[in-house]
Amino acid sequence: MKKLIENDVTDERIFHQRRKILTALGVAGSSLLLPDFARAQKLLETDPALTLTPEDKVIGYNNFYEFGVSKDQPQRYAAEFKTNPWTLTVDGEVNNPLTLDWDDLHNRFALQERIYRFRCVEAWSMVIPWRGFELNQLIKLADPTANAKYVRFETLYDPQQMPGQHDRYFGGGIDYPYVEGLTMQEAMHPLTLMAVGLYGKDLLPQNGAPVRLTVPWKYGFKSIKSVVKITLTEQQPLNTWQKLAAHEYGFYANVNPEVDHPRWSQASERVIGSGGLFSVKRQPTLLFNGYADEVAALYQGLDLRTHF
Ligand SMILES: Nc1nc2c(c(=O)[nH]1)N[C@H]1C(S)=C(S)[C@@H](COP(=O)(O)O)O[C@H]1N2
Ligand SMILES: [Mo]
Repeated sequence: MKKLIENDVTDERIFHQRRKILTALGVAGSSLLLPDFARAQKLLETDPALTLTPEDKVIGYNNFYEFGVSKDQPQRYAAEFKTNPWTLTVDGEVNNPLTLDWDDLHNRFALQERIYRFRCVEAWSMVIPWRGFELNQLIKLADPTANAKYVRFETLYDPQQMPGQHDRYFGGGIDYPYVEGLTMQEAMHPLTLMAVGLYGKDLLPQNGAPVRLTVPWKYGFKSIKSVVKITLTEQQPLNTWQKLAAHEYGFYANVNPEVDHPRWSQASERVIGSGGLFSVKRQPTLLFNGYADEVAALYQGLDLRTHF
């Protein structure tokens, strides 16, 4: 097996991690995925004890309002979405503005495989094996100025391809393009990933191909899909969901079982893909979605109830 991996200096520990991930993905003994995995220079299992959400759920139960508001619509209506060629620009408070194409996004950074919990504000959750690079790599390359305090992200605006942008009713009545934002500290955190793949393959359109944000300690709506523009700013950006309902969706949107959504509890979550035909397992929701050890320090002195 080892000789199939292009880089023969791969150390034993990484090799075993790689094998463990292949096993977790249900492809042990198969060499099919190895060329893909060989591309990853560094692998990291954030929590190997997690049970992965079945792939058909990850790619078939989605929120991507540009392609419809029901969970099964993105898979259907994004099927023809063109994600290559692609252009992602990085601008604003940077000394070195960047323009990246599809190949840059897939080959220029050290790609890693990471298994993260994913918690939607609607109180359901998944566990997803992502492939991506740390956002801080991209930001460092752009060389932020001293004025950079926030990072603003924007999804593609293309009503021709995105029926939800073309038809207000189909798109859930939100203003497009979809916008999200993080503080610089959050954006530079090593857990914050720009994902280009999941389950060992390139992202499918419904999951935000070719590149989407993944911030595992925040509600899913922060993890903006199909990003075309990243702007470093001095002012806090106004995010799509905040703009729509500021009393329901805050800027931070950190997962917190003690701060309920005005219309429902956030104390527990439905585990997508678990249970039988008519029941889904419920489990308690964890503060910062289980990543408190890694990220709680970012919010020291911040009242999580007012800064929800
Ligand atoms: N551009 C864009 N990004 C988006 C959304 C969206 O509607 N449009 N939905 C968000 C929400 S609410 C969730 S829960 C996640 C869902 O990601 P998934 O379908 O890959 O699980 O994407 C987020 N990113
Ligand atoms: Mo969500």
